[in-house]
Amino acid sequence: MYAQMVKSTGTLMSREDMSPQEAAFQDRVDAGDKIEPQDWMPEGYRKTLIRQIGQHAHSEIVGQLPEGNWITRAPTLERKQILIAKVQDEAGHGLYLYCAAETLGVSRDELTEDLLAGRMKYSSIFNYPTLTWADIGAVGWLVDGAAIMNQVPLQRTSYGPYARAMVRICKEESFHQRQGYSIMMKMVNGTPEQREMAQDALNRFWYPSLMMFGPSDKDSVHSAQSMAWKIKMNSNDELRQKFVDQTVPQAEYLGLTVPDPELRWNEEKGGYDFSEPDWDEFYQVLRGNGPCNAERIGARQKAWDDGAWVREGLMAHAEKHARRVAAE
Ligand code: BYC
Repeated sequence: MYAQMVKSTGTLMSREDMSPQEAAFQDRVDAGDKIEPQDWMPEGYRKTLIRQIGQHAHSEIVGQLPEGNWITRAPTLERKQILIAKVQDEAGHGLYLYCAAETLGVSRDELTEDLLAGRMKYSSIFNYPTLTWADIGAVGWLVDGAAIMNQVPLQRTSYGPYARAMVRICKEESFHQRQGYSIMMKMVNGTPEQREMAQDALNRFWYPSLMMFGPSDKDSVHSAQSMAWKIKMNSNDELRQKFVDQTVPQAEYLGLTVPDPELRWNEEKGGYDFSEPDWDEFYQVLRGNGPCNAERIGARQKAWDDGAWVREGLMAHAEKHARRVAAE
């Protein structure tokens, strides 16, 4: 329901169309004030935040699945411990973000119901499978690397609870990115087969990682208004460019080839020219037709159904407690 209502914020509101209250709110945002839960905010601002924070929270939770898949098969005890810790961190990130969304008047249960009913999304990247151990390296290096690129600026986002959640999340994400790179280093310095696995993982995760930043700016529905409200601090294309510029030298250091024949340094712009991802594939994945969409939502649905008795138990306990307090 929240996801549907927010579609109306796709166009940028001009100063002339703002009520005095909305103009005063925009002045606060422009001045760099943090907006807190008790402050007045335009309905569109609140709904955009619920959509973005909710989608972000769902991504952290669903994002545990492709990596959790490798916990039992990690090659050493040390790698297993590290991976368990990382996957637990992602659960924590999801919980901070659901809490941040709750300050906007929506419960975690409502958000989960919206996800399961297909009214909310989670990041497209988690609809791709992790086929080999090298994929766990590529996920940490590229997926967490892209996540950091997107999330570091979000520490300065205008909504206080979201900005504060991001500070802690970013610290942990940077450890995640390093553990991924460390797996890749090990693989490229291993046997020829292991090196090949590392290249294959890069080949499969490169473009899906570029898609994480969202559609190109000309097709991004929400960017203009979200940037005016400082919910987003950068455009999708700006962050994608920064990610490519940061990641290509890392691939070179690993001795791996980025799977893009058009990739070249552009002296004039001070960044790489690169091929766009296949946007048809991106929209197919968003529509539920990616390689793992059904599996991921199936796993979330199962967890929701399996947890029903816990929710019922907690409700019964809360009601009993309320009755006791009322009687006293
Ligand atoms: N996947 O107007 P646009 C992690 C949708 S988890 C799916 O540009 P916006 C990790 C978009 O929602 C990191 N959908 O949208 C966890 C919109 O559709 P609706 C997750 C996407 O919001 C575990 C439509 O396309 N990070 O790192 O201005 C293990 C038009 O797009 C995607 C976050 O969530 C996508 N990639 O910008 C390891 C960051 N891209 O809603 C790692 C917070 C776009 O109108 N989110 N869409 O139906 C954001 O920064 C922004 O929401 C986005 C999109 C940049 C993603």
